[in-house]
Amino acid sequence: MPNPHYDLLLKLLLIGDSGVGKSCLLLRFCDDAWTPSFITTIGIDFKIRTIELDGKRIKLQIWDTAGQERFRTITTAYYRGAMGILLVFDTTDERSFQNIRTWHSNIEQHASEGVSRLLVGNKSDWTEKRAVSREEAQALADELGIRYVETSAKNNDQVDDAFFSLAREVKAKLAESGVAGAAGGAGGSAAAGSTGASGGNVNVGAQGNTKAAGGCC
Ligand SMILES: Nc1nc2c(ncn2[C@@H]2O[C@H](COP(=O)(O)OP(=O)(O)O)[C@@H](O)[C@H]2O)c(=O)[nH]1
Ligand SMILES: [Mg+2]
Repeated sequence: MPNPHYDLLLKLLLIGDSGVGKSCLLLRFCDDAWTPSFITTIGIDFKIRTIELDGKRIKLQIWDTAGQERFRTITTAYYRGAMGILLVFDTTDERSFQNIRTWHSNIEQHASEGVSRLLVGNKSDWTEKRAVSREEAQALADELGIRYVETSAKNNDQVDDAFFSLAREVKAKLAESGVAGAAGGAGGSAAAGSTGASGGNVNVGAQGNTKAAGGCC
């Protein structure tokens, strides 16, 4: 039976150095919550939020790393079926910005060709510790041919914009290739319910903004 709760399922990934705020961004986007502590993601695979784009209900299944990014051991399995990737660095940590190139080539190596990407500079609230300028980040994004968004998971600044704009790009690409409209289609080998982990609850709000809590974090 087709799932009545959404028109399209998109699998997105968060990638970037440990400590840049990937889990906090996910928590903010899916649960509208914030915690100042380092989030250990052990045992959590993904969270779900259903949004509305152009009158279509888009179920976003967003995967977070479980600490393996510390050892750069992200492999093909994590990238499988990914349609959009948020490449996250910390605007207060120069090194995490430099490592974006490494993450980017990791994507080239492991993810499917044509996957949508978005550069995200997180912790924009922490202005006194800022180490990477907006211009520098924009220049890198231009070089990689992707868009750049600055976020603060802490202040909930631009977090929705980041996820929405990536989802929009993925949806447009699918429409181009004629796949859009098929719920759960488009190479989503990790279809909803493929693991017993978090992210099973889907709520669709009238504005497309209703949060769906996906387990704990
Ligand atoms: N000031 C500030 N701190 C943040 C922000 N996002 C995350 N953090 C902090 O950065 C640390 C690492 O966050 P976490 O989400 O666990 O990073 P991950 O390893 O990339 O998943 C935690 O102490 C968070 O509280 C943000 O937007 N602003
Ligand atoms: Mg994490």
